[in-house]
Amino acid sequence: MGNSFSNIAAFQSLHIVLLGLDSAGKTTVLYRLKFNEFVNTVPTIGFNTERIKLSNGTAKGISCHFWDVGGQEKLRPLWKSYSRCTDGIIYVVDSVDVDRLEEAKTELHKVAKFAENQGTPLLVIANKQDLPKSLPVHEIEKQLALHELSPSTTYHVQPACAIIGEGLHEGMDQLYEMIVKRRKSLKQKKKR
Ligand code: G3D
Ligand code: MG
Repeated sequence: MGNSFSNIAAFQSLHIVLLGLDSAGKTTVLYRLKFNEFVNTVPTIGFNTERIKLSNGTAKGISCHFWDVGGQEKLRPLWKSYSRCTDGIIYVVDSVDVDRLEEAKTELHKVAKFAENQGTPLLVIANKQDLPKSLPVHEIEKQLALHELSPSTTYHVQPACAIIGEGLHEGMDQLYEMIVKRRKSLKQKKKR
């Protein structure tokens, strides 16, 4: 039995890439999901990778191989190869870093336009919602111009606080559901 998605994805490991500008909170998200506690980070030079079995929600028990790629400008050319043919993209945004939202938008749209990423489900994590001046989700969605992404890209914007883990499991559930739906529709297309 299990949940309604179990036949399709439960026995496979999902390949997920974490992208976003430097200091958005990608590595904090990764280790929060891995250890269920806050881990003090240092700026990522290159990438971190972890296999994580999700422990909560609809996606509980699903094994994911995460790639957390450095977000500094000089490392962003790597995003293309790390995001190629992944099951899902997580794009982490610092919800208080208003001055860099335009830059975050430009980089996200670049990644979404790569041919290999067409249709890859996208989870935007509106991180640092614990901070007083954090922008609300609808504002992040607008500033990132998510409605301008290709219609084949399904996305969800999740408010979160990676240091305490709030919102992360909800976000992963949404991503998982989008991934399963996409797999189903690709399978049906193949049958035709
Ligand atoms: P990156 O991997 O995207 O570059 P990091 O970002 O995970 O290294 O996080 C950058 C800084 O943001 C870290 O602080 C981290 O603790 C902080 N951070 C991450 N998520 C949150 C959050 O939800 N809320 C708040 N308030 N801070 C967060 P330092 O001080 O080590 O630079
Ligand atoms: Mg990092």
